[in-house]
Amino acid sequence: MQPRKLLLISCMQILLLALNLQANPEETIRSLNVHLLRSTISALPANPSVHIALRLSPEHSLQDERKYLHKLKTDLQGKLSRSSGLPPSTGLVALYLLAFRASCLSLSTVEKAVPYLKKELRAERNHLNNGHVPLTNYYQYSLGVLALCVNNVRIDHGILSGLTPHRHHHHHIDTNAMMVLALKCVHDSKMPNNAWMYSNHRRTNVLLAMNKLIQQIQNHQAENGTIGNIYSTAVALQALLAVRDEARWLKGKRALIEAPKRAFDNPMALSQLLPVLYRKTYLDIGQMDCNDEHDGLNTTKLSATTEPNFTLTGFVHLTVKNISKADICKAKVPLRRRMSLLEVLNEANLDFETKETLWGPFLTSVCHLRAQDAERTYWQLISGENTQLKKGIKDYHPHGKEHILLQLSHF
Ligand code: B12
Repeated sequence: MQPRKLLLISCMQILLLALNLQANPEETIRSLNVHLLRSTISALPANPSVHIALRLSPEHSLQDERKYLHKLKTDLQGKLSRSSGLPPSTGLVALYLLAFRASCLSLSTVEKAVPYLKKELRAERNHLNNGHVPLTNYYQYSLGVLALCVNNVRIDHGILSGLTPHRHHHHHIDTNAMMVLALKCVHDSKMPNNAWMYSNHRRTNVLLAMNKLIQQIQNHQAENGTIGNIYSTAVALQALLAVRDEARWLKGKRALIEAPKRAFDNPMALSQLLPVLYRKTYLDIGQMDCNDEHDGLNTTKLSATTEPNFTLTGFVHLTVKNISKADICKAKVPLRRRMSLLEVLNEANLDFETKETLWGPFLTSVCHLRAQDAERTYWQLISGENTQLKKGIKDYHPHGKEHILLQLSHF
């Protein structure tokens, strides 16, 4: 068959699939759920955020979840005993603690985890006092508070007072949303005797901060339902659900269901999306009792998705600039097939380094120039003059003639 005819048929198939997905949202959500489950059987390192999403889903594959949980426990033990790699960050330990609570494990399962997270939160707070920003970022600070709170651990006054929207900082939508979840949890926390865990004064301050943040999120909802980009929309919808703004959640949910399915190929992205499609938030983890769970999910029913095999032509142009916006190196790579930016960088023969994160490889150094967390610099990925890429180097696939700028920037 002629290549053009084949391309036309593939396009029609994609269109039909898209129409089909929109026609049946329940099926779409279920198939996303199966995709996420499938990611746990792959060779990828275990990801606590994926486990959280699977646990918040109405249908389970309990045997697969048990195996994954075991992997997570062993991984965290290794990380905390420093037997492998760098000490884990606040947000990472927080995600593990949320994942364990979502499987109804007791806090003593990994004994060192809570004291470690408390210590990290104190370090975040000290850094905030001295340098006006947390040690990692407000997203992780919030995750840390949320994880302790959902596990019913009382949080020190000093730590809580650091969790306020800062006038001089422009936060991501994602960060605002995670802060809302943490604050909402603190506000609603009760003791075993049903009394409020925090004083009226503290709860009033928390409510004020939360209202400010939620208003910013609400104001950012576009006509089409998105709040920021589709990835921040997923996290923002959790915040909206937490404050029972059902109307805006529904509008956002529609936008997410209509988003191209491939946008959520990355398991981390999918793990942040799935809970809100099921009307769940991380706050629901605190209520989970792990009884009478529906054990009906399996990966075998999933039909294999075939990649449309596009022939690409042209070159990808790479420019690397230092913090003063001066060129430090350039490259031109022919595009013969669908290639990720990571593959393009490899072909370009540029010197570069990456760090593994839950989202995949994070670019840390290019042309012997290293971004420094301490100096708050990072390698920003830009298409053309100033379009920020919405995906990382492994997930983004440049098109022919595209100019990619790797710009050392401040965050
Ligand atoms: C804070 C943050 C940053 C900070 C991280 C540094 C710091 N010390 O704070 C900075 C500003 C540097 C950053 C950069 C980027 N980010 Co960012 N970031 C976040 C945010 C708000 C929180 C991440 C976090 O701390 N997670 C908690 C911990 C426990 O997880 P972790 O995996 O261990 O955390 C590390 C990684 O997440 C890594 N990281 C941060 N962003 C990204 C993006 C990618 C693609 C990768 C691989 C890693 C990575 O930095 C974290 C700290 O070391 C998330 C929001 C979200 N919804 O998750 C967006 C988010 C992950 N970032 C995103 C993007 C697109 C980017 C950039 C590609 C933007 C760009 N065009 O340059 C770059 C990464 C480029 C590179 N060098 O590879 C998207 C990813 C979407 C996707 N589908 O891939 C998100 C979801 C924001 C959004 N809604 O669009 N980011």
